[in-house]
Amino acid sequence: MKEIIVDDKKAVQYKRRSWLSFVVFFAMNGLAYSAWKWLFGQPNNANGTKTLLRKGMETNESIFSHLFNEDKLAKEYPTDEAAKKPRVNGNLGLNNSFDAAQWKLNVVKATGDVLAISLEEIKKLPKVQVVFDFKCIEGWDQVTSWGGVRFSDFIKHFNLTKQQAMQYVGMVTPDEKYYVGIDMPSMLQPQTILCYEMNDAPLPINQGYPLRLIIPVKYGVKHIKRISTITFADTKPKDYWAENGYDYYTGH
Ligand SMILES: Nc1nc2c(c(=O)[nH]1)N[C@H]1C(S)=C(S)[C@@H](COP(=O)(O)O)O[C@H]1N2
Ligand SMILES: [Mo]
Repeated sequence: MKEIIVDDKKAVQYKRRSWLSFVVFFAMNGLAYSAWKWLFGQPNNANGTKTLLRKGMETNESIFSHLFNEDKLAKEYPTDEAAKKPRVNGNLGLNNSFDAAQWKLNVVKATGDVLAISLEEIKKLPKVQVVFDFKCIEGWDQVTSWGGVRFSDFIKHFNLTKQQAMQYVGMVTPDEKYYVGIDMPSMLQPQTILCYEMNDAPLPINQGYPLRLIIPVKYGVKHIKRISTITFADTKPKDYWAENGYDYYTGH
């Protein structure tokens, strides 16, 4: 090792330091090797992922879901900043054979009973407007304006308190081609609405008429258009984009 010796005291310091880094270097290697050996002694799970690594991913997911607190609100904007013609993105589950006149929102209760609720009934509940920055995981965002009923008000109005105690909500389009699963705290957040208006007019057909979800604390993928059925569960409901490799919670 080449050292320029400026004075004796410094030379001693240098020597000590290199000795110390030497010891630390070997100790770290030893640790890494043991950890590696230990990890590869762990069983594989069904997908061939080490159970331990899988657990790590699940822990990350649950840390993210628990970090989330209901008071955290998405930023809201003045109505006049909202896009007049918001971008349309994603048309899975929006096929043309849909008969809007026949549409009802089906809510499957814990007992298996199904409530079939009309748009008129939903519109009778207090309406809220949410103007926020809609973010798509593809990288675009835009300020948009939506109107509808708070999911939390909807739950109260239809006496769904038993299902509110469950951990997840599942939502599906009439043809079941698009579906999302969302954690209950995010669903109960006050900006989450069952939405039937955009820019103070009924939702355009390609933006989810008659009813879609607006959930500002999540990325666009979770804002399911044209909801047909709502279910409740303590296990994660199926989620189209989670099945295609995206994070289940996709919050931001
Ligand atoms: N039924 C349905 N809902 C959907 C999608 C879809 O393909 N089908 N795409 C999602 C995605 S990726 C985004 S970014 C938003 C876009 O909403 P917009 O068309 O109103 O902009 O809808 C979400 N909801
Ligand atoms: Mo998206």
